[in-house]
Amino acid sequence: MKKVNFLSSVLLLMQFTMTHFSDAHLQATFVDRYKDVGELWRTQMEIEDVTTTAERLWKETSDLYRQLHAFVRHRLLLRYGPSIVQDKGPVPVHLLGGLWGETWSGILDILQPSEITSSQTNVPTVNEFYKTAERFFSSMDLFNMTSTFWRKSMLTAPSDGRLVDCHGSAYDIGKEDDYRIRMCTQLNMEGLHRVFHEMGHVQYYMAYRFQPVIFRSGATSALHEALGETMAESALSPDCMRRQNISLIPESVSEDDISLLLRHALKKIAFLPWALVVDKWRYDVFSGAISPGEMNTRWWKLREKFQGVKPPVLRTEKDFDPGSKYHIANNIPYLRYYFSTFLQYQLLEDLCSEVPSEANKALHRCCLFGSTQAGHKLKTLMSLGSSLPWPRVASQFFRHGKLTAAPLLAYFRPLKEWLIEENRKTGATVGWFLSLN
Ligand code: X8Z
Ligand code: ZN
Repeated sequence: MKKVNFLSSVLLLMQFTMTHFSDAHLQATFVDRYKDVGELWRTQMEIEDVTTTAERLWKETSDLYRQLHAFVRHRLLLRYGPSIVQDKGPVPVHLLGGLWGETWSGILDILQPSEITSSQTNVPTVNEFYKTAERFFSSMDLFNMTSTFWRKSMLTAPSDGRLVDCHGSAYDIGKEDDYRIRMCTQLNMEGLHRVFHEMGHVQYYMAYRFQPVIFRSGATSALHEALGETMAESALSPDCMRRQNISLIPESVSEDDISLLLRHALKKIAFLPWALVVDKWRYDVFSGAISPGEMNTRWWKLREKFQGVKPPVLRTEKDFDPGSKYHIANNIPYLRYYFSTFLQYQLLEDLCSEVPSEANKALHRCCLFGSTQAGHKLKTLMSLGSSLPWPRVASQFFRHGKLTAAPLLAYFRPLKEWLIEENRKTGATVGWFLSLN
């Protein structure tokens, strides 16, 4: 226990040094003020009752997740057979199309086999990706990137073979027009989505640049993460892509509502329990509820319980699987992405209701391209930075006045009904047994 408290203090100190001051006295004050790094992180988010709010949102969405899980597991069972995928068990995570099962978009070809081909007419360039995102923001009367941005950003891996950190991130250098993105951009739909994500951060930086330094951050880090995602969600829906003349849509992709929603769900709904688990695990490590001798075991127990996944091969305490995740190795809080997912749909609903031509469409078909009304609302919200506490921003700018799952659930309602019926027809079991817990 002592060792863990010591570890927590060291991590707290590291976190604090990295993000705030170098003054040793002030650091000591903060070590006293927060009982561990988890508490510091929760406070920094400015969301009230972080743990209870996170649990409330999960309670409201876990049914939808379980239906999606059942559908996907059944398809995987048909493909790989019962010796690999158990009808009622957690899914071997490597079958879900990525290292952590954080999103399942990588197995779309298994779930909608006849509808996806990789036929692409034009191969785009990295520059075109960033110009496309810039054009979208600019069409809403938001910001163009600066000349320094184009000169100093790192948008592809260096060609001289230097090893660089490729994970996407956006920087506010804090000096005149110096904003940058660093990312080894992938030339596919996921890559374009990430470009919108990172440029969303830059839009926020630019909007609050007139604030005093102390307020130059998001009303909550969850909102900072949400902006670009909301824009991508709107910009990359097929009709909206056509309006922007983006020629990246594979010709035979199915565009009926269920196919579109399923594609979104594989990214957004599959993500929820993962995002919850990453910081549930870290909060327990920081508080000492997980001891150093059980870190890997408890990681997999949480993954099994919330995500319904299991490791492909036997894991022990000689392994440290959480360390494979960028944000864990780099000490970056993660629950912000969980809350951000709910906020994205709140933001989309509120912005689309501002635009007469889009207000009556299904939310997954709302295209904000060219909507200056929506852009102005967003600009006003962003320009406040963190000068108003998040709960006040929520009540002033969001129809629901607080974090809620309602718009997300409304968005996915037709898919949920379809999944329930599909799972009933195929006899797919909903839920999974726990073998580790
Ligand atoms: O780390 C990111 C962004 C940078 S803030 C690329 N994301 C999380 C991840 O990759 O795990 C975006 C979604 C979740
Ligand atoms: Zn981000």
